[in-house]
Amino acid sequence: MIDRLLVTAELGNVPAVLLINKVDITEPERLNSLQRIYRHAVESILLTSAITGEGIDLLRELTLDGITLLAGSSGVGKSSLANRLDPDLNIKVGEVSEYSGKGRHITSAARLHRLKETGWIIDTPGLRECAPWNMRKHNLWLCFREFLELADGCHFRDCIHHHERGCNVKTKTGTDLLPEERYLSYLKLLNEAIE
Ligand SMILES: Nc1nc2c(ncn2[C@@H]2O[C@H](COP(=O)(O)OP(=O)(O)O)[C@@H](O)[C@H]2O)c(=O)[nH]1
Ligand SMILES: [Mg+2]
Ligand SMILES: [Zn+2]
Repeated sequence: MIDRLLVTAELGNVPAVLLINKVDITEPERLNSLQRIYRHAVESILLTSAITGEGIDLLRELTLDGITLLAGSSGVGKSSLANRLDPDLNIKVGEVSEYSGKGRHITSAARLHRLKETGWIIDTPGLRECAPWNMRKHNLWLCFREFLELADGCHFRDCIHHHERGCNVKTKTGTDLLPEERYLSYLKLLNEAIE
């Protein structure tokens, strides 16, 4: 899900920050592993807790400018974070899924909120799936930041870092520069990408 969201952001030219919420209850090993995997993948990683308030000042700074969109799976704390930024928003939290009387899912809408101090925030309903739009096989790799520098060392200029001979991205997979998890995500998305 994180990799899909990051690709979506890149394709839309939207600067992305990886926000890891619930740090008050996250095991340190899990935090370390996420930080290791995404260190070179995003501009910055923000650790927050909507309960203790950790990281909220940094999040507030990010929201001062323009429109900020919170995206991620249901239940990760998006609405809680928005409320923490501006308690007057009073958004309902804790609703992991909503069902109509007929037992079907209701698609609740994304909502744009004006923040008290300054800036705007969009709280989105929990995503169960994310299929980046207009994802193409030949340029998907450009959405994986840590591939960019490595690709300079590939034998072929048009290498898509899949099966090609002399692929430096593949060679560096599993090192500090490119965690295996990210490369495997790439292969999965490459498989879904259009020609
Ligand atoms: N421990 C802890 N619980 C949180 C945190 N943020 C949200 N929650 C809880 O997680 C549940 C889902 O939160 P919600 O804001 O509705 O998530 P959303 O679906 O992403 O909007 C609620 O019960 C929140 O109280 C956090 O930072 N730490
Ligand atoms: Mg919510
Ligand atoms: Zn390559």
